[in-house]
Amino acid sequence: MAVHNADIARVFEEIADLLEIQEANPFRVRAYRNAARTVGDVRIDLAQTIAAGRPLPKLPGIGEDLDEKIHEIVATGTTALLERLHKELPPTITALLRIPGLGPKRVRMLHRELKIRTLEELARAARAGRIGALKGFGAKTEAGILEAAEAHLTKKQRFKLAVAAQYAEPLAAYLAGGRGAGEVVVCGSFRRMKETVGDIDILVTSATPAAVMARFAKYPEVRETIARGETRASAVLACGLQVDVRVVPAESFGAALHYFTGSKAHNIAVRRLGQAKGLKINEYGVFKVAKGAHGKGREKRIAGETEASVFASVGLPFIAPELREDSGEIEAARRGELPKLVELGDLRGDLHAHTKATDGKNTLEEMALAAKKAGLDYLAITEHSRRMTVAHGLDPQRLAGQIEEIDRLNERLVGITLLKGIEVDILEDGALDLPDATLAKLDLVVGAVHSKFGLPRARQTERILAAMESPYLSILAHPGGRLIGEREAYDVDMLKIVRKARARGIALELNAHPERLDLTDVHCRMAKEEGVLVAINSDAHSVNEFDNLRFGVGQARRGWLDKADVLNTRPLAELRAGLARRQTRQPAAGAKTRHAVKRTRGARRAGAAR
Ligand code: DGT
Ligand code: CA
Ligand code: CA
Repeated sequence: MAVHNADIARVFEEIADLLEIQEANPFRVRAYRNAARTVGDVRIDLAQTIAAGRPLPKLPGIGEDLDEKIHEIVATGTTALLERLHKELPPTITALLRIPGLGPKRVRMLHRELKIRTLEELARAARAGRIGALKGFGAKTEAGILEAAEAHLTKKQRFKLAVAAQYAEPLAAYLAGGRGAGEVVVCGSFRRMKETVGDIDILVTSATPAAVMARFAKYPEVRETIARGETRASAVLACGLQVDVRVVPAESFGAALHYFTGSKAHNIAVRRLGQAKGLKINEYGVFKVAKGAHGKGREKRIAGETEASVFASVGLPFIAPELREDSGEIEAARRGELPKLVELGDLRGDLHAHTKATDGKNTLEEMALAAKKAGLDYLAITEHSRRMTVAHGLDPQRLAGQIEEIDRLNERLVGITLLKGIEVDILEDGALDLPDATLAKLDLVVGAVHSKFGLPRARQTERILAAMESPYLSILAHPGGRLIGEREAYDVDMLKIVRKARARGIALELNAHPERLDLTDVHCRMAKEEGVLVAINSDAHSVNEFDNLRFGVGQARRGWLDKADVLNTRPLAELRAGLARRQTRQPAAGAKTRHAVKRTRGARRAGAAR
């Protein structure tokens, strides 16, 4: 049975969780967490590498011991260490860590004092008032725990797009390798590049559906078959992901592709357009309903072989899957105003990346060469600033050293240029974490919020607006701050931020890391409408992560962005000119970075007086 990188990552993550609950050495916990992230991000399939008898690629933070564990997981699906930990703590207990307010210490205590092992037991204990009675908890904490536990219990698990890709793409390739299989396409929310997918929908064209069904049932990762008919089947994979497979004849390919790509709301809207023209649209084709002599409908197939033919039958041009949410795409298509969506190949550079100097895994040169290999012409190195002590953030001296190093390196690099940048922390009062004199030496400054996520809306918004007053800020990093499935976006007035970005000539980042995908599609559209550029950045911490740009581009397309809306589609010279213009802008009168908040207040008063 195939073990995917995501499975290996999950084992390491679980080990880290369990060790943490046991209050093991924090360095050991961190080593497993880092390993989980590294393995989860690497694009080479480790199990296949082992199966081919090749040594594993040299992965940062993966020494001999972890290398051995990877082999063990690939061979057995688990490791002796995890099995031992399972004897000491119930495996279900790690789910408790996902509840806000429950850290490892509290989870350990709940287990010791109340024998709580699962989310269900947690909710039950909270309802009975047994948690509030524990030392250090209290009634308010208990109510919060209960609410969160119930929310987790009712929510159907969704998979992050990048994780779903690890399972869906090999399965599609497997089905395509079967006898009699024609086109094989992963449809549904996956094809629309949604941030998360509920299940995987695979469309197969074939004249022999029974063979396709049989091959699917034999897929080694199928854990349980839920339904199996002549042309459709549903199964759950070992990882918990559900897969629906549907077989249609080749002449229905376009109609079925359109139907199973969805969204449902889009399909309904298109079908309604068809009805108005006397057409019936379903997964087999587009049919003209001709009234026969006796009033009985006779159907004639008029389209369905391609998706374009389905759209054409209702008078529309082709609409890209990422736009199909019934959120204005049909009206735009009818008016001939669909955006010409940005493509991965349009990206000329990447404006957010880290190296070993802080919490990245590779050297400057390794990152530069990997960016070049990914087809990019430039890469901005944007380490964390000093406030991020956990990431070993840079102070002015260390940054000065890196600047020199980049200058030297650029002299010998061919076909790739490194830009000098920083991911500077936006402090609680909106000041930036490094002095202006330091920021002035850089090609670009990416500003980011990494602390105080819980500020009330007005203060959080003020804080970010204040940071945007800096004449040096070029890009606002991951503007919403969410981690998909783990942390909600912080509460801010995004329209105000977008408008400030417009006024100050600042770009908003679309962070392409699969856990972030931040800007959201809605905020991409808002940025576009307000005339603000978006930078699609990998935020790469290792050479493997430039591949994540494809998910960022998917998100940008969901946000209706075309090439011109994206900052890093610009050739280097044009980008540099734009950044230089931005930096020569004069700071607001009397501005001092440290007093940024006061300054905005003053500026607003001045504005009101005008
Ligand atoms: P998901 O799986 O929750 O991430 O979202 P989808 O969009 O993949 O939804 P899913 O898997 O339930 O269905 C796949 C596609 O099949 C959906 O996007 C559109 C189509 N579909 C499903 N049910 C219906 C329906 O009742 N009517 C129409 N017109 N299309 C449907
Ligand atoms: Ca689906
Ligand atoms: Ca489905």
